[in-house]
Amino acid sequence: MKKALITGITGQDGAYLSEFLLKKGYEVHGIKRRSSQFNTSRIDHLYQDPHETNRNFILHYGDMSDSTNLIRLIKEIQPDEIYNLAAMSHVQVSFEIPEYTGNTDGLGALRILDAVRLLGMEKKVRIYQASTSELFGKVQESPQSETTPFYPRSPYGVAKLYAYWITVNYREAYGMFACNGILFNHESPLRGETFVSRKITRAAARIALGLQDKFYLGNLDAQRDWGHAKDYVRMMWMILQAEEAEDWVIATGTTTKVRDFVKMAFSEVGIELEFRGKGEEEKALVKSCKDERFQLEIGKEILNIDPRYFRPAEVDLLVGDASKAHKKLGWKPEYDLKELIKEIMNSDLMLMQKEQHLKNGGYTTLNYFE
Ligand code: NDP
Ligand code: GDR
Repeated sequence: MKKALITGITGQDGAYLSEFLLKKGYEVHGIKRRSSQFNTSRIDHLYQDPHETNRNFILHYGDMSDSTNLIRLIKEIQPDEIYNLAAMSHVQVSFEIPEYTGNTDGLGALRILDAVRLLGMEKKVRIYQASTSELFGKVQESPQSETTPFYPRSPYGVAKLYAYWITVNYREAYGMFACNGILFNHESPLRGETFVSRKITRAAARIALGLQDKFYLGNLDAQRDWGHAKDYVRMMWMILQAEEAEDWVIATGTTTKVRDFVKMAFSEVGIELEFRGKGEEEKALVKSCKDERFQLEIGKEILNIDPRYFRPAEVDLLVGDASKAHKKLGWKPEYDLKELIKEIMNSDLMLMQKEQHLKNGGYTTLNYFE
């Protein structure tokens, strides 16, 4: 039985990757942070009681800033594969906590690589580093491939640039099987609620159900290449099964504006929108509402721009060229954007319907919708 160690196991990708590897028959170990509240909701369905024998899903406390903890865990677990997914992954937040982001996202990658080296496991372990399309930042060419020059535009992007190059460096210096997956945006029903996709789908569900009046976004003109997390974790595994350690761009090859994502999400619940105005004055109003479950007034203003959500430096356009992964590894995404949005919208609508029932039944004291 192969053993995998996943950092960032409680995150979106950690959860999907755990499911994927367990299905492949792996023993999966994960590092979670100590938190004052439970932080394992995405993987609770995989939890196994520590009193059970023959467990194949095991969680350990740890942190990317704690080298001795990482060394001890890698020594004890003796993994065949390490997936380094842990990161402070929010681009805008990285402008507010740049040093923490550098420590976790940049030096964290070094701590994993160096732990493996110190333990003399260079030839035993294969390492996946969660690199990102944010490396391309102010893009020099489109679409972006493995040979496109980097120009990161945020403390997050710069920290990930260090992680990218230290991975390449340890591969070249010590012959380690260490690879970068340069992944473009990928989403799912498990996506964090403050990324733009979930922010939109959650707002669409609440507005449709009459639980919220309007919501606020920043730059509607940004363009992203959005895929489904399920397709992307499969590729993480494929990268570590390849004959040679290399770096790979993973993307759908289609780019979409944030504004169009908003239109598509609302359209999934039968609400057509009309956008008016420009820049910070832009707004979206209800043009029609076909779904009789929802009682929305035509002309109601449901989206405004809040300049707080504009970033100090923006990444305007991302679209990936994953032809190397198509040709050499046979990877192809199974989801397109419409299917992705449909899945997230359905999930968020169910979630909000549950909240609505609880609220109507008087079972919640939270001012959640106010
Ligand atoms: P999430 O934000 O959902 O998950 C991040 C994970 O890292 C969580 O488990 C989080 O723990 C953990 N983490 C954060 N800080 C630390 C720390 N100091 N020590 C230990 N663990 C920590 O991210 P995703 O799952 O979406 O992304 C996975 C990785 O892929 C990240 O590195 C991200 O930067 C990268 N990436 C993501 C893309 C995407 O579109 N999703 C695209 C390209 C790259 P907790 O749950 O306790 O917060
Ligand atoms: P991104 O994802 O920055 O691409 O990083 P995010 O969903 O946060 O933003 C995408 C685009 O939407 C614009 N935007 C807003 N974004 C957020 N979060 N909130 C808003 O209100 C809003 N309004 C407009 C942003 O300006 C941006 O252009 C994600 C993360 O998962 C990273 O960890 C990962 O490396 C990259 O994708 C690839």
